[in-house]
Amino acid sequence: MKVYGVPLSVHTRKVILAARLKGIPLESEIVIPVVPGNPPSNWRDISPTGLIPAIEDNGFRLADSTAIICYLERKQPTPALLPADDREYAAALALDAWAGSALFRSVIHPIFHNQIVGPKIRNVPGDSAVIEAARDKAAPEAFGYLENLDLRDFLVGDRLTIADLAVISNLILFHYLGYRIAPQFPRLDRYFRRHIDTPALRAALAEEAPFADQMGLDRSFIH
Ligand SMILES: N[C@@H](CCC(=O)N[C@@H](CS)C(=O)NCC(=O)O)C(=O)O
Repeated sequence: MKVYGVPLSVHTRKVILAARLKGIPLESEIVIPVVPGNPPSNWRDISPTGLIPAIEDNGFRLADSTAIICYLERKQPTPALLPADDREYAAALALDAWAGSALFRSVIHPIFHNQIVGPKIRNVPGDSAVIEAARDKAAPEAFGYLENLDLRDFLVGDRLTIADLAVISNLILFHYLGYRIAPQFPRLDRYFRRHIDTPALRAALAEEAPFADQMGLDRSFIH
């Protein structure tokens, strides 16, 4: 199975982690849509939105990290990343969607674009007001929501699900961008630190280190 994307991407990392946990070997083809001219010429045939990740499995193409993880789940059901219980299953998918919106679109994407993509890749100055609004308003709102879930080891039930992969993957980029979880969210901070110290996360972070260094990202949160 081939994955198109770059390991630093929040949504590509979700898929890489899911495949690693399930023991599904992935061959990766680097596609970085934010770099002008980078995606292959047939990219829209592979990813209709132009976004990463997408996969190709014996001629079957699929884009969207959630859809891909559902596909991996059918191919290799263990360890399950979607709970068996009806309500937990729905709650995990709802939190995954929440992370794509309240964490990625409202916090990570605006900061990444104005701090890295504009100034460092496209030679366009970033908008510091957008960064500040994401950091000072959207991030505390989203983190407060997670903190108030009475967060312990996992977001849903008593094992790792797609919801954890989505939230942790966003928090990794938040840290790479030089930000940290404020002391008012102690449960979230503990949750994040515990997860980045697990074997799958450690291996993924080590694998993506060269990409992070190349972009000048902050890896000092990894011990
Ligand atoms: N819902 C999609 C979101 C994918 C997405 O937003 N990918 C980002 C990278 S994490 C992307 O391709 N950004 C490129 C761009 O904004 O042009 C998924 O879950 O795969």
